[in-house]
Amino acid sequence: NPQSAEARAMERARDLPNTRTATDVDSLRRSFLDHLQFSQGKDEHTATALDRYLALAYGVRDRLMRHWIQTQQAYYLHDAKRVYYLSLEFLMGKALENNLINLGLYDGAREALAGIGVDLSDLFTEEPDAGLGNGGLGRLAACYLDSMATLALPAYGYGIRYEFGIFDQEIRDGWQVERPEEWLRFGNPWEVARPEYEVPVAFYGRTEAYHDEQGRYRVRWVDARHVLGTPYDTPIAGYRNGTVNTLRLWRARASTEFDLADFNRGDYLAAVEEKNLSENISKVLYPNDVTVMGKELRLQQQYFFVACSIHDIVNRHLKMHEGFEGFADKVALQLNDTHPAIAVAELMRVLVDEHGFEWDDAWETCRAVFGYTNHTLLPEALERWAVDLFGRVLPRHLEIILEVNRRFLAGLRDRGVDPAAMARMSLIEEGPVRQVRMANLAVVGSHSVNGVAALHTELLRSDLFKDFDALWPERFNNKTNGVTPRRWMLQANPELARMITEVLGPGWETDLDQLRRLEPLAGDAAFRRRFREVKRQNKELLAAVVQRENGITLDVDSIFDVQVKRIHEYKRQLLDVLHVVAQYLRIKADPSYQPVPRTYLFGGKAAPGYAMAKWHIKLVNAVAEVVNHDLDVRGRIAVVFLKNYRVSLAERIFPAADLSEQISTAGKEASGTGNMKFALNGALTIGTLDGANVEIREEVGAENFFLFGLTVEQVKELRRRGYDPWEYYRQNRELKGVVDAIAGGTFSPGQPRLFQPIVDSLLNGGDPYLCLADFASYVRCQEEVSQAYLDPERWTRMAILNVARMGKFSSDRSIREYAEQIWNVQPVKLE
Ligand code: IMP
Ligand code: B1N
Repeated sequence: NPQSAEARAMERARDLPNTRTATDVDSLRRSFLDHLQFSQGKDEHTATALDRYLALAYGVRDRLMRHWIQTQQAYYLHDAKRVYYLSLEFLMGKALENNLINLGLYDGAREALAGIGVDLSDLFTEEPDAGLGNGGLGRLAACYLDSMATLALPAYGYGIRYEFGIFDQEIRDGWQVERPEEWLRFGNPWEVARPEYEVPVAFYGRTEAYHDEQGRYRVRWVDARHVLGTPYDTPIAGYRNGTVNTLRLWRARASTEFDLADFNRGDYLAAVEEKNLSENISKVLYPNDVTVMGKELRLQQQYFFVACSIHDIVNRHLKMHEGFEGFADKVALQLNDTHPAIAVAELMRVLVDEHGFEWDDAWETCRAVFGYTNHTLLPEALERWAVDLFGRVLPRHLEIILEVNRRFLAGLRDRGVDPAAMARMSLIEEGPVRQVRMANLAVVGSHSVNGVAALHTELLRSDLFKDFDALWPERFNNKTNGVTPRRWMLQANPELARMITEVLGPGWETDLDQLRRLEPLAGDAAFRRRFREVKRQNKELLAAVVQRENGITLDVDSIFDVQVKRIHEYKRQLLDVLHVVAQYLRIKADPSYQPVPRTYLFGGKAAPGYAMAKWHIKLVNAVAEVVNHDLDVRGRIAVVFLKNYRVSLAERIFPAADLSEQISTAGKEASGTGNMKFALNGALTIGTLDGANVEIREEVGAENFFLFGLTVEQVKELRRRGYDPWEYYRQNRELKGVVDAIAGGTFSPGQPRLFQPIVDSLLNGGDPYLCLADFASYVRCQEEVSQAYLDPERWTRMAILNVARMGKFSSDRSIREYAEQIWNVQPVKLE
């Protein structure tokens, strides 16, 4: 009650001067010391680095709180249209440094701590990464949260609070070993549990028809088992604009109330076991990137967080509105791939079964609120659920999907669509195992379907969804991915950022097109020298990491040639390795051969069940072992596998790279976003015409980009003619030498056949990703790279022009397009 004395007092208190909100240096220091004492319970004898990190984090959190409350009130008072980003992954990384930057507290905090002999950057290392995602898709969600807050959009992220995020990767004898990553072990100062907003979620059971008081035919879901979802909120600060949005993640809890029957039946232990099973739902992130598996627990995860989120969203709406008129004017829901696509059926269920909607009205509402983003064309990523499994776990949702499909197909029949096309568009795949096609559900249930780069969207329309495109061309659109310059420039590369601010003044961080004004400076020798110095410093910082982790001393004058991303055959880490081996063999064959010195850096995780990807990691490490210990190649080439690639390590890597490897088989990488982070930090790209590479090259200029390889059309044509990797093997002597060396044990002394699975996949397995077909073009292009590096002035000019022309790839641009063209949401600006 806003009239109560307490309410008035709270309102007044919020604006009172407060040691928990003041941002001067003395207050920040005081806040740090208070939290050490009162939150951590530590004194000068017992405080550890972790205590200091937590003390500062709590101080920052205090300063977020008031803005958080104000922002949420402003959304309420403006009755703003909200956008909800539904995603099974949010790859946030660390929060402390980012919050200090976005709140404008960085320098103050550093000074406050320095005054008492504490080094701020020593505290950053104490924070674990929030690794609630696999790769690009999850990190994109994190960049988008940053941009939505920075653009002052009334936005929320909704997902799962996994107890275990992406595994920690260790390397043992060259092989990947996975370890559970216990990011919550020491507590999480950034989250606020909200058990008072708990939501019950039903699973299993059956449906039952009945007639309501008005005699209308209705369906209810009965005999279900229930799990509770507890929300945990994390504040998401915009860049110095007073906006603080919410990332709401759900944790599964067994419902004692609903399972009381089990306890009463007397089987206490069985009931507690049941409890454990329910809580498994939010236990662990599935560590697959792109490849999906039809596991029941995964379907439960998807429905669990979708049901909790929709319940929350509907409640928030009903708190401010009578009923659902205008729901679609107040709510936009974006589906991050098909992982949350069950939301279409869930919103139908809530509207029809729980709120008495007529089917057609409910459907219109659904279509109006949902947008679907597709992130890949790879067939192994298409989510399909066996109808049996689906109907057992979610009986009512299966009925709803079948009814949506019945009406959809009837409409197609009326329009005279041919039966083959109808079979392809059906939400159900017929066959020995009938399956629910989640992508088709997402397309049919949304008003917008977008791809994540221009080429990807074209292929979506001409390939994967060509029948839908013929039917509803207006539904399809492109939203090229972007990355947040706050984390990927200000935070990761403070020296480059400082230098840019010196010449451009502030403002470019939220208006990245301003980087264009750097173009003339590419012609300025003094600027180029400073630019090189910054790059060199960043290379030294990374070299220190490698020294510590790998025990290898890097030559910072060598080309830092970097491929970091999930390990996947389509990304072709193997092609990169073939080039390393080719260089190695050249040096061995001709000891006088002096290539431009290079350090080949690799990093990335393989899905635990992806055997070939794990072979690739082993091969990189085996090649590194031989190359790095061979005195003949000393000072010419070196190879490093950086273990446990993750957001915080990426922040060290991008600024230190000279060369960015973006070498996927054309047509396979939907967009890529690492490519953008490299170029923004002044690395040059060697890449194929794939994903966003196409647009990066367009922006930075063909003369500032190393292009190689077959195009999508050429790949298609080659496959049509019949691709035979043996032809390339026989006709290219260098390639033959490289493959023979791997096959013959050059990198597996004592086990000459070790790498047979890799060799087999290339030669007898048909080389599905065309490594051999692109080898010659790649090696030739790498020669050009080396030649360019020999001329540091030319190289630096190209690198500066890359930075200057990367403005398009700010996630602010992406989000502005989503907001205007898909969501129709407006900013709510705070003073
Ligand atoms: P939610 O967390 O988005 O559901 O919204 C809760 C927010 O709405 C809180 O920050 C409240 O301050 C705000 N809010 C809820 N009721 C009122 C009201 O009656 N007046 C102003 N703000 C309100
Ligand atoms: O999404 C990124 C793109 O930049 C990448 O090109 C694309 O590969 C990536 C199932 C995925 N697509 N699909 C996934 C992840 C986990 C999973 O369980 C699929 N990730 C991508 C951002 O658009």
